[in-house]
Amino acid sequence: MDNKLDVFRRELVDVQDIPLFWCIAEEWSQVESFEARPDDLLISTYPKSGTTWMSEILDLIYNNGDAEKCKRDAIYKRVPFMELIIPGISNGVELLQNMQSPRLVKTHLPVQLLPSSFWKNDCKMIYVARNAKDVAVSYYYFYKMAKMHPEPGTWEEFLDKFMTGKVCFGSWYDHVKGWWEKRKDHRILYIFYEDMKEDPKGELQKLLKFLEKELPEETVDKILYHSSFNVMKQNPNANYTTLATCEMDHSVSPFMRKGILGDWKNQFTVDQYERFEEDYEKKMKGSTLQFRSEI
Ligand code: PPS
Repeated sequence: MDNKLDVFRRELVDVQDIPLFWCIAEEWSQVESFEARPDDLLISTYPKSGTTWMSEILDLIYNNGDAEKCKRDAIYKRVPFMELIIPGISNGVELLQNMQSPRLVKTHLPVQLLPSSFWKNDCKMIYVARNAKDVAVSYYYFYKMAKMHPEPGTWEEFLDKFMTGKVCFGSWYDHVKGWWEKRKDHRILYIFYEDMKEDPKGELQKLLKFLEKELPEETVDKILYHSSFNVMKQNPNANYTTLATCEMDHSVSPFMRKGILGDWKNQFTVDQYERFEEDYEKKMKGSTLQFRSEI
């Protein structure tokens, strides 16, 4: 496309009732027919749940803690965002096709939209989930700075959209529950952002076990250091500052924003909190999935 600006701030378009960026919807057949490989590792998340953090950790694991090797390229090139196809800017499917195995693959797709080749190949998958209120806040600031999204409106307006699933990648509630159910029958490790914050080493050990990989204590400590919020925030290959400002404007809100648990308390009014909680109970009723929004 000649005019890059034409791609931004456009309305979302539904694919099987899930709102997605207009260009993903337009190129959906490419995504649907994506060819997974048996040794692909999928990192699946609802947006703003710790995808980049998990991606950095896994790339560090794959490279035995060698932080210099992990600076070979930006995180969105090392761990391509499979379904992200933006004309003239990026094509996750092509990036992955041209990548050597073993590949780390990022997706935000709800479980029912995942290309079938992942199931056929019995790929290992890691799902990272984060509590809804912190995700809503993080997503609001991301909508403001990442121009592929439509304008978020006010926080109050955005919160309504979040609660009704009218945001990119659809309902948080359906997303976390969908993947939670699927883990029963597939090789899915379901991890919580809150647990990673509370006990990064313990969660890293879980990952290593899932990947059937052993690393010396010293390497584990190195990985924890290089994937910590403050170090990643300063790393241009992890913090998205290498993207053009027309795509992400960090002066509006940095991608590596706060990285904490419970920031929702600085954003929700009492009224919004009460409305949210009441609605949450209804939407999550019957699920065994439990989140912590404070520690
Ligand atoms: S995206 O765009 O959907 O892929 O975003 P995602 O990476 O899933 O989520 C971004 C939020 O994760 C925070 N983050 C971290 N928290 C703790 N430790 C580390 N290392 C880390 N890296 C990223 C990031 O700051 C975003 O959360 P908020 O609450 O906005 O700060």
